[in-house]
Amino acid sequence: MAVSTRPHWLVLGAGAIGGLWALRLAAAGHPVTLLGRQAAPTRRLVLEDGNHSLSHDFPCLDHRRAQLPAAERLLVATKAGATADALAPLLPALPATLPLVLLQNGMGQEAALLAARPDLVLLPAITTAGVFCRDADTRVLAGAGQTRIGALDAAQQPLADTIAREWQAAGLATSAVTDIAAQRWQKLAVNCAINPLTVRFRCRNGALLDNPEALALMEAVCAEVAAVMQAEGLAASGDALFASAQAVAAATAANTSSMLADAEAGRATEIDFLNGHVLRCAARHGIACPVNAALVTEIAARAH
Ligand code: KPL
Repeated sequence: MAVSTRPHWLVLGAGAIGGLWALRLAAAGHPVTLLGRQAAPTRRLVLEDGNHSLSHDFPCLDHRRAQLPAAERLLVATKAGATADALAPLLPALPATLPLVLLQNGMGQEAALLAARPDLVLLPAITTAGVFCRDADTRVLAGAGQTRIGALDAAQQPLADTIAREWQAAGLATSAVTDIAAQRWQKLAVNCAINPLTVRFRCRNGALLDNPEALALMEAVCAEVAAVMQAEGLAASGDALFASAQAVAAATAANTSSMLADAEAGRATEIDFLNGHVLRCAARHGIACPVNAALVTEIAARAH
């Protein structure tokens, strides 16, 4: 059997996005191992993409017990709030040469990782790919979207460039960017302005645009996030963020936001890594963010 020379990916969190990445990378000839709680030695995942469907049998390892196989990249695609716990058993023995690609909503999850292992190479990525789980093992692609990857440390940018090329070759439309921090903040702002409001008003994304109270809150969230971004040294305007949030709500009008889906399923939400991250940064700069603070309190109080 031919041995693949393509980099071996470990995928932590084979949910909607992690599952899509695992399937695309495996179909492009990368060895891919799923890390998770599953005890079975293999797991078959299926991707439905319009009229096409593909499946792959992945080797699985319980990341809490297993020794990691030799690999070149680790994709972290868990919920932001699950990152620290999921990686805790692996952190002490992770080779410093194994880059961690964080393909997750929200920000702030990297702080705990770097506190434990300042030597880790972290490459954040953001995506607008639309994918959902039809069942435990079936991923359905609703929109290919666009993915961007960059490096927290500019010295690692060439690696981000290489991974962008690998993902592109695997059919995942990706570009490497040198301003991933700014782009993450832009996405964070949009998620802060949409996700908690869909929970408050129990509505799809598009319905926020027909609700004057929701629009006023969306605008206020964006103004606060822009002030924090400026304090972080990034160019930002409340009006521009508000326009982006409205455009995304319109483009995803029929979507149930990820936060509403989590809230309705009784799962923990990502509020701590969205508006909660804004509040942590705001506190460092002495900026008041009462609208974001009220949303964090409200959504956190609804959880469980
Ligand atoms: O990213 C999203 C989410 O639901 O988390 C948006 C863009 C709001 C689409 O639903």
